[in-house]
Formats: sequence, C-alpha cells, structure tokens
Amino acid sequence: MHLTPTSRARQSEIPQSELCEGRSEALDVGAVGTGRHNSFAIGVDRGRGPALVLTTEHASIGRREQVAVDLPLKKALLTGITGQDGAYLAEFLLAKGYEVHGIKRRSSSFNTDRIDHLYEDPHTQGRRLVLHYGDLTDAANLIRVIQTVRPDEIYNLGAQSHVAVSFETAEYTANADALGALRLLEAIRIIGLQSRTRFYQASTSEMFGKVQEAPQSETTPFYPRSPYGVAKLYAHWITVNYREAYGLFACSGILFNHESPIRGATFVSRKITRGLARIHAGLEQCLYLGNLDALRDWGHARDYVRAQWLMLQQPEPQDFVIATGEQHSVREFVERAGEHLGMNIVWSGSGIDEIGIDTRSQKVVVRVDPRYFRPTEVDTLLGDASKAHRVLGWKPELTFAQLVAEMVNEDMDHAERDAIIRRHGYRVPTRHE
Ligand code: NDP
Ligand code: GDR
Repeated sequence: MHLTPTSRARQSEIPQSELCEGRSEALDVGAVGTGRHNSFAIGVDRGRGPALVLTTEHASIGRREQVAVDLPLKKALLTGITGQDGAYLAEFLLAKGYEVHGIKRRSSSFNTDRIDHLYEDPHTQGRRLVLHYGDLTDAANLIRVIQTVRPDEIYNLGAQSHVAVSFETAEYTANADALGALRLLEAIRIIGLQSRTRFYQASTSEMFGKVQEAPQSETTPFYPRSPYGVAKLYAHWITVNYREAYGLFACSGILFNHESPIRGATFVSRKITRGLARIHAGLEQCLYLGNLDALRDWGHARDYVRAQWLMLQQPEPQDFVIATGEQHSVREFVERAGEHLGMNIVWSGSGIDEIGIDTRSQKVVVRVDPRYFRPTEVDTLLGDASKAHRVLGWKPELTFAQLVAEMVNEDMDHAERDAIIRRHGYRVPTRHE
C-alpha cells in the first residue's frame, strides 16, 4: 500500500491515546493527516510493526470509529551491523518499523556484543532482525544475500575502519572498503533492483586528509592520507558513478568522526575514556597515546545514524557532509575525560617526552608512545554541515560535553565491575592497542 499524507501535523495535534484505541500497544506516530470527518496516522505499533490508523467522526450520532491496518514492512540490509554505527542504525530502524537484515562475519569468538540486546531467536515468528553470514570481499555471498532479502535500502557500513591499521593491511582494506562498495552496487544491478533499492555509502572526512580548505564541505577537494582514506575515496566515487551511469538511488554521507560508549576501544576517544576510567579504578597505571595535537570534529554516533537514514528518504539522491562544526584536540579530549573522573590533568615536557600528570594524585597518567604515530597524519578536520541542516533538517542533538560524559560514565561502570572481580581474587585481562 502506498500512502501520501495530505497534510502533515504535529503529533500533539492528535492525542496519542486516541490513536491507540482498539490497539493493544502504543503507536509511535510518524505522519498524521486530518480531514473534515476523519483523520489518519501512520506510525509504528511497538508490538506489531508499522500501522495505519483511520479515525472517523460520526458527528450526527456522536460516535467515533477507529480502524487499524498493518502496513508492509520496509526492509533494510546493513553491512557492518556488528559495528558501532550498525548497532545504532539497527536500533533506529527497528523503532521505525523496518525489518532489519544484517551481514555479520564468521568469527571464532562471539562478535555480536553490540546488537545482542536486539537479537531475536530465529524460531521467533515475525522477527524483525535477521542476521546473515557474509563478507564484503565475497561477491557471490553478497549477491545471494541481496537476492534473498530484496531490500528497500542498503546501508554499506562495513569496513576495515581503523586508519592506523590500514597502513599495515593496505591491500585488505582496499578489498573490503573500496571493492566492497563496488560489489554491492554491482549486485543491485545484476539482480535488477535499480528501481527498488536505495544505497547508502559510509564515506568519511578522512577523504579530505590533508585539508585543502577549512571548514570542509561537499565541494572541498579530496586529499586522502592513508590506505583507508584512498580506499574510501574509490568507494565514494564509484557510488557517484553508479548514480550517474545507471540512475541508482545511491548516495554517500561524508561523516566526520563520531563516537559513543560502544565505539571500538582502539579509536582515540574510547581509548581515552576507557584508559582513564581503568586508571581511576586502580586497574591500570598509564595511558599511552600518539599525536596529542590532532584536531577532530567529534559528534555522537546516535545523531549520525539518523542522518544516514534521512539521506535515503529524500526525493533525489545526494551526498552530504555530516559534522558538528566544532573542533577539539586529542589533548583536550584527555583533559575533559579526566575532569569528569575528578582528575586534573596538566601537561609537562614536549614531543615524545610529553607527559600528562594528574595533580590530584600526583601521578603520571598519560605518556606518548611513537608507535601510535601514523606514516602520514591527518592533522585537522572540521566539517561544514550546512547543506544537511538546510536539506535534511538535520542537526546534532548531543554536545561534545555530553558525549564525553556518557562515554566516561559507561567506561567507569565497566572498570568498577572489573575492579570488584579483581578484589575477589579473579583475573581481569588487560587489553591494549
Ligand atoms: P566499526 O569499525 O565499528 O564497524 C565496522 C563494521 O564492519 C563491523 O561490523 C565489522 O565487523 C564490519 N566489517 C569489517 N570488515 C568487513 C568485511 N570484510 N566484510 C563485512 N563486514 C566487515 O565502524 P563504525 O561503525 O565506526 O563505522 C561504520 C562505517 O562508517 C565504516 O565504514 C567506517 O569506515 C565509516 N565511518 C566511520 C566514522 C566514525 O567516526 N565512526 C566516520 C566516517 C565514516 P566485525 O564486527 O566482525 O569486525
Ligand atoms: P581517525 O580516528 O583516524 O580520525 O578515524 P582515531 O580515533 O583512530 O584517531 C583520531 C586522531 O587521534 C590521534 N591519536 C590516536 N589515535 C588512535 N587510534 N590511538 C592513539 O593512541 C592515538 N593518539 C593520538 C590519531 O593520530 C588521529 O589523528 C576515525 C575512524 O572511525 C574512521 O573509520 C573514520 O572514517 C574517521 O574517524 C572519520
């Protein structure tokens, strides 16, 4: 069923309780429209998926009737569903009533921690989260999964996403990050889903690399500085090319750094919040970092997955920069996280001899380790997301201070739990990188 709302009204104009009459669960209302005698609302019934509720007023007899109709589910396929963005986006799409399919890699240890809270047993009738084994380096597998699912939307979030690691695994990074996008686009063509399936490519501010202007927008020339950045640039341009050559609804979000409590532990933000929390809990002594002067535009992943979805809901496919427009240094991230833990970190020395001292405990809590320097560094990134503000109506809702606080709080919970375990004589593994 295809429905076009005749008018859009705010949710508050039709009280939610009225919309739910006759339904067992509450409706999270999306669009509503009103006529003289009737109104409709489209939303997600948390227990049953998307629904349309029609309300008719019989003024002459003073009666109201309501009918609820279940709507067909939209299907999304996510590569990288086990990663940070995949987990947030899956949660977001499920709340919107989608049937979510995710590609996960075979691993010798469990790798679904971030989505375990969304997991549905394969024996559950009408489940809305389905996982498929697969890999971006395996074209046959991608074709088979896409052919089986026939998704309305594909979000290509899967990638070897660590910039420093890409210098060690350059060929694999190109295979997964560059050719992976090509394989998905080709699969859409081979299966003949051009007019059905919309495609989102996870492009990155790393494509700006050695920045040619500041701030960076959709029109800023690219200058990648790592095998990761170069691979992502290929994926970006092949997405543009397939849009222009074959009329695919394919677009790229050029996202600046975004973090969260479920950020991979070896990215600098999480490394800092986790490291300082463990030092605070007495589990570790010192945090070793690389370039303290790097400047980044850090946002919250929850805000950024909303932008990814918005891009695929537009009438035309376009590329967008997604950023906060605010810049902070790694050094400042350390200070803020320390402050939140009651530390007062001051700096002494320079270069590889620089140290961060917590004046409250008089201990050295940060040291520089050159192993974390990169052969070519991206010194500074700052995004201009004014196109996204204007066209998508997107703005970040969470501030830098809220991001740091949320990450520190969660890592402090983990650290306290580990400290209790250690106090009771059990071994707590220390993981670094
Ligand atoms: P993560 O590193 O947290 O997640 C990456 C995901 O990709 C994981 O699910 C991982 O699986 C999966 N993956 C890795 N290699 C393959 C492969 N060969 N085949 C299939 N899946 C694979 O990244 P984020 O969630 O932070 O980022 C999502 C996407 O956005 C990535 O493409 C990233 O490059 C890009 N990006 C991220 C930004 C950020 O600041 N977070 C900014 C701009 C772009 P597994 O769990 O098994 O490792
Ligand atoms: P980045 O994120 O390379 O921007 O890529 P990362 O957090 O790894 O580094 C940010 C900056 O911090 C400096 N740094 C350190 N980085 C790490 N990882 N570990 C350290 O110990 C350390 N010390 C200093 C780095 O040199 C760098 O300048 C992230 C990834 O999510 C990409 O996938 C994504 O595309 C971009 O963000 C936008």
